[in-house]
Amino acid sequence: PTHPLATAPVGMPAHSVDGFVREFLHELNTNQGVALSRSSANDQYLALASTVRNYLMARWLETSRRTREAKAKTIGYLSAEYLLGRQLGNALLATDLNEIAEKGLALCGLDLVTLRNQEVEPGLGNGGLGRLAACFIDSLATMDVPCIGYGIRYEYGIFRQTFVDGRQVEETDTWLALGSPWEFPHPEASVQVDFGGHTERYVDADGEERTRWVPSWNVLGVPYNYMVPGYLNGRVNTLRLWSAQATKAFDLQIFNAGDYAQAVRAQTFAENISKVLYPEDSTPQGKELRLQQQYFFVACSLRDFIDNELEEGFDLHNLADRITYQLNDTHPVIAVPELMRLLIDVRGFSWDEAWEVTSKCFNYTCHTLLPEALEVWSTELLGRLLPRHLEIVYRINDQFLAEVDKTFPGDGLRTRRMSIISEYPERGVRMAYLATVAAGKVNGVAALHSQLLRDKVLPDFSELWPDKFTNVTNGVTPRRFVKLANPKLSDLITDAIGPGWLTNLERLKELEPYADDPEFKASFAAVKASNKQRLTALLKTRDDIDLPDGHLLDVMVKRLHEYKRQSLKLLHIVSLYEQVLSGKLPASALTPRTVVFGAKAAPGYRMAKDTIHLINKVAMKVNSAPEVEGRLKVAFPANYNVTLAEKLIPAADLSEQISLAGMEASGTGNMKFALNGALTIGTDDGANVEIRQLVGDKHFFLFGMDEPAVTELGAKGYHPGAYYESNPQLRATLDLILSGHFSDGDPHAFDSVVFNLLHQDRFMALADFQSYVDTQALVEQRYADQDAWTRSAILNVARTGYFSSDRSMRDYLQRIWHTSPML
Ligand code: 26V
Repeated sequence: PTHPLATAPVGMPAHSVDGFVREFLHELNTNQGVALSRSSANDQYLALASTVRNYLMARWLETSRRTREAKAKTIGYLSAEYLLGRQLGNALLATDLNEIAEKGLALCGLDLVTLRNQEVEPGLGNGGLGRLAACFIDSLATMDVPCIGYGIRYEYGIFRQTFVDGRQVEETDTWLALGSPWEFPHPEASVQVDFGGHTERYVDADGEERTRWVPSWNVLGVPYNYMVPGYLNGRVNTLRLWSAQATKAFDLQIFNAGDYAQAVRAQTFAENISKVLYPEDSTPQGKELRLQQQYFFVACSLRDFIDNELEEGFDLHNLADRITYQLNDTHPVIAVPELMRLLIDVRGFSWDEAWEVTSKCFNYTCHTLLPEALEVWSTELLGRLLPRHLEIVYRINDQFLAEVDKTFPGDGLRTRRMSIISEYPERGVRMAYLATVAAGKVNGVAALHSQLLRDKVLPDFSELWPDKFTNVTNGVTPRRFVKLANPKLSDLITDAIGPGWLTNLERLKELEPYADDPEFKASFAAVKASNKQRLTALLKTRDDIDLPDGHLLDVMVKRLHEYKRQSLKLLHIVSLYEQVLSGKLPASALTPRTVVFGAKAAPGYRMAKDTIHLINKVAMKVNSAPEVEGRLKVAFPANYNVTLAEKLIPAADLSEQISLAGMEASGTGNMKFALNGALTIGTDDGANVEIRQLVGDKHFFLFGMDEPAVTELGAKGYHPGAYYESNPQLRATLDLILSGHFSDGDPHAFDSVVFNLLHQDRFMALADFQSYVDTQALVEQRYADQDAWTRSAILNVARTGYFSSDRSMRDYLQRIWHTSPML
């Protein structure tokens, strides 16, 4: 190019109110094609988003130029889910444009908050795992680490939850319907992904025996780029999500055959692959479409980096110097045989050369301990969809089992236990084993979880390769979950300890002395009260829920799962209510308390849906009972999501983290609550263990069995009925539910939930009931002393800076990725 502008860095709108207004009106007029006076709120939101985008654009292009030039090592984060939450607020924060935007919009007669509320959040994840991915890419950008997040652009994200007569009803999440100003499609950079067919042997020109895959169908992966801005540091990384489309060849073939309708159906078939996020997050159902999704995005992502990000002629033997792939659970593990295939079949590597490279490129994070959540793909399905990959997996397994046999000669039982291929109930590929064999490092997500992973899930592997296993405790981004969600607390913190803590969260420690400063305590309590008012206003308009004033706000928000034990929280509520109803307790003895639930159930998870129904029915009854009026209230706003979390968490007094010990890998909500000054009532599980260690026993309400006690009880035989028989209050509580009191007299309405508790109770809610109820009484005692409560709340904030996802990223960089920020 000869024009001077063609090679100059792209311009940026002026960082001033005037520059902002100019850019905004330009976007409104030229992009939306409307005059301000005729524009809708959606027009205004879209123009505002484009405006902020334009401020990031120069930095984005510059980041990508710098990274290429430096040939820096990139983190390829492979995740089937990214639960991003709204983008606009974060982009304004990252560019320091919030005040400017507010003033500029006011000059146009518009309100920034109103426009921010137009945004529909991209809910491209189920819960903790997807939200963690979003926090991690935020931290990497903020820490100036090159990272490309790879995933799927689901046309429909996690379903929208509504309640009809207290039962969950799912609606589709049409997050793209009103336009999506944050994405940049690049159809010209599409990648072809093959499926099906068979393999053949042939001899190549050099006389080498080789394999070729002859696939039977294919689709196109279209990349959509999203900006991932670092906080005030000028770095903008990329999130690249793939959307599936029919290939032209595929269409043409059918069109030429004259079957127009069939060709259109073929398009639909292809587009199905990225159509919808699977809403199950515990039991893999071996669904073919899910495997298609996994291979689809992984194949696109590997090809993308190798073909587009590396310079021409790059020697792939050195691939590990330029990228390290992090496998977010087993969902992207098919990447392992895919890289082998690319290197061997396409690039002509020998098996050993290919394995040498592949085994240096991947690391694996496990996010669960539940045996039923570990993915196993039947070889029948894998062989049909990806025949070449199945062959490669078999060979990886042969080579691996030979190594096992060398280390433990003649230990046939052990080799069978460790085989990547399982034989029962059908022959299948254990994806967690494949990941562990291929990965340089395997990590759990909290100290306890990593220990249990070594001891219980993968003990043979940790014996074989003790150094392969490590822990990285999860974290959350303080930009979204403190600064954006809790601006008042953030200002208070900055007033006390000065700026800079948002990127160095351990500095919150400097708040400790303020826990005994009466003035600071009063301000802190005022912030909490104001956050409660903000929540009250929101729930009124969003859900027509009335939150009473002056209540202890007791919050349990997370996916609905039996192991998380929403039913235990419910038993506590019913127990309090029953005691007042039966005259065992005067209502005046209850600490005024509002319990807020937020939870989606997987659409096919019966027990979870029945539990939601029961919570709603209990809420209806309790909320209208004069006996407990003003003392006990249950609120269950539908459709808990990131946007609601940002308002709920800063208002909470009490954080419920009550999973059965040994079941919650980490939890990340627990960290968000503590950082926003809620006290935790929790079991010795996941990251609760580390939260308690850091904040101190006095400022954390521990209850229930620990993991060894759970294991012991399970081993000696657990009989929930015995607790019902021996504990009168527990019995009265369950009997009240069984009486039909909450179900208009129908005594069988909740049989599934109650009988499950009485006769099975896999997660031992009844065993922990008394301890839970007793500990809730301690909570009430502490709450009665508002001064002591506030002190504990401040210490929770001051002592949980460790849980910044910046720290998690530092740990990954040091222990797993062996790379450092670009400076
Ligand atoms: C699992 C599965 C199982 C197969 C079917 C599809 C599917 C989709 C998602 C998942 C995710 C389950 C694992 C998960 O979300 N774990 C959560 O990860 C959080 C981040 O590490 C952690 O804080 C939670 O404790 C853990 O439950």
